[in-house]
Parts: sequence; structure tokens; C-alpha cells
Amino acid sequence: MSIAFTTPAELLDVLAGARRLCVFSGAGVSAESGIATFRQPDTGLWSRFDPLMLATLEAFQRDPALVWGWYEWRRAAVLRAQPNPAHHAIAGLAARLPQVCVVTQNVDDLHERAGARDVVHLHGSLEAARCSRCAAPYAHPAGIPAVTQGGERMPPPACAACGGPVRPGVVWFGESLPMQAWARAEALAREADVFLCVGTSGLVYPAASLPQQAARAGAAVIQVNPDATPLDGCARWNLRGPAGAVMPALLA
Ligand code: BJW
Ligand code: ZN
Repeated sequence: MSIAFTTPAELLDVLAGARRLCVFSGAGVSAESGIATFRQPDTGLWSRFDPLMLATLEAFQRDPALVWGWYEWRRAAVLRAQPNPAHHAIAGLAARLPQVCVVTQNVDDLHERAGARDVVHLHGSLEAARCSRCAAPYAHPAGIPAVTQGGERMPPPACAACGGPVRPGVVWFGESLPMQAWARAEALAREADVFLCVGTSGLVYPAASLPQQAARAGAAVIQVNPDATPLDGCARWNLRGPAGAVMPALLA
């Protein structure tokens, strides 16, 4: 069932009665904070940048300064951004329901900054850089990196332990998801009675299999997205609108 905007009473009842709610989020949740999504025409990162040049291990090995500079540019944007009403509404759900977990594909920390306490990062984090050789964690210096545009080169720092090049702590195409995070996400999807997908195109696997897994295990799947996605079919409700407006309405 697709609706224009008013929240159906039955949906509000299902949400209010949720015992185990899993929120599954994507880049659309942070769009209203000014963080670019990936696949939207014109504004999406992949409409301006080639993922094969930036978001694979081969790209990093070929041109580490290009890749490191691009991720520092994106980290600077996140440091300047603030959580929006969607992040706040998601964090607010925890005060009303017995168990709320957020499984996010986002590499920003806006869920946490809005107050969400249980956040699983499937695709890593911009703040979790590590050595590409020995995996030692790297702590970014405080402050906002001085990269003003995507495409500006910046050599990656050298690892303090082994001298190897430090890499962004994100999951690139062809890489496995962090094992513990993925195991937890699958368990949360299977155990959820309500599974809420917010702002994801549902195109990137294996993350995109979670709504299907949840639906098959009996969860009521709700989707919030201004556009149609491949997840529409497994959602009991498709709420078409921006997360910053729809999510607060779900708590009203
Ligand atoms: C709003 C809104 C508003 C806008 N409010 N909504 C099975 C089938 C086919 C392919 C594969 C497969 N299994 C694996 C693959 C390969 C690949 C893959 O899935 N490719 C597909 C693209 C075809 N997957 C992988 O490589 C994964 N690894 C893996 O499978 O390992 C095993 C393996 C090893 C070796 C070989 C093969 C397999 C890893 C995937 C890692 C994804 N990494 C990225 C980059 C992370 C780092 C970075 O940030 O740079 O993660 S790609 C990018 O996409 C990022 C995102 O987390 C991810 C998902 O995107 P998301 O969040 O859905 O954003 P968008 O832009 O796509 O959508 C935004 C949505 O928001 C839209 O719907 C808008 O309408 C909506 N929206 N404003 C609400 N205000
Ligand atoms: Zn090292």
C-alpha cells in the first residue's frame, strides 16, 4: 500500500506496539543535514565522481592521495553538519519502545549525535581510519580537515606502528562487511517485529537483503522514502516523503 502522506492509524498502532524495532537507514536520512547521497541524479556523489576511482581498494592503491583527500573532504562536511529532525525522531523512538536498534549504512555519526545509543555501522565510519597494512587504528587530529573540494589530493598519513598508508575506515565495493556488525544486523532483522527502512535506495548488497530477511521472519516492514525503491514490494507501508518530515510525524 502506498500513501500520499497522512500516517494511517493502523501503522501508528503497529509502531506503538513494537517490542523490537529495527531502523535500517541510508544516505537519505542525512540528506536534509546537507550530506550528499550517492545515487540521486545531479546531487548524488556517484553522479559527480566515479566510484571505481574512489571507493575500491584498487583505487586507494593506485592513487592514495586522491582517495584520502576525497574522504577527508567528506569528513569535513560531516563535521560541519548537524543531525536533522529525522535523526532526532529516530533517537526519540528509544524513549517510547522497549528495544530500538539502528542499523545504518551511513559512514557519518549523525545518529549518535542525535542521541541514538545502539547503532550498528554496516559500511564503517569516516572516523575509524586504520592502517592499510597492519590495521592499527588511526586517530584523526582534532578539527576540520582543510580540504575544500572533492578531487583535492591529500597524501594519507603514515601508520605510527608500521609506516604503512592509513586508509579510510569505510567498506569499499568488493570488501566484506565487518563480520560482527553484519551478524548483529541479520539477527536484529530476524528478531524485529517492526523493521523501518529510511532513506536507502536498497541497491547495495548484502545490506539490501535485510528488509527481505525481516519480512520473511514476520516483521512489519515500513519504508520512508520520497521515491520508489526495490524495497517497495516487501514493505507493508510505503511512506513517500522526506524523512525529516515523515519521521517526526510517526512520533506525533
Ligand atoms: C531520501 C531523502 C530524504 C533522498 N528522506 N530519503 C549481489 C548482487 C549484486 C551486487 C552485489 C551483490 N553482492 C555484492 C555485490 C557487489 C556490491 C553491490 O551491492 N553492488 C551494487 C551497487 C550492485 N556490494 C559490495 O561490494 C559489498 N561487499 C560485498 O558484497 O562483499 C562480498 C564480496 C566480495 C568480493 C566480491 C563481491 C562480493 C560492499 C558494499 C559497500 C558499499 N559501500 C558504499 C561506500 C561506502 C564508503 C563511502 O561512503 O564512500 O556504501 S557504496 C554506497 O552505497 C555507500 C552506501 O552506504 C551504500 C548504500 O547507499 P544508500 O545509503 O542507499 O544511498 P543511495 O544514494 O543509493 O540512496 C539514497 C536514498 O535516499 C534514495 O532512495 C533517495 O530517494 C532517498 N532520499 N532524500 C528520505 N530527505
Ligand atoms: Zn600499520
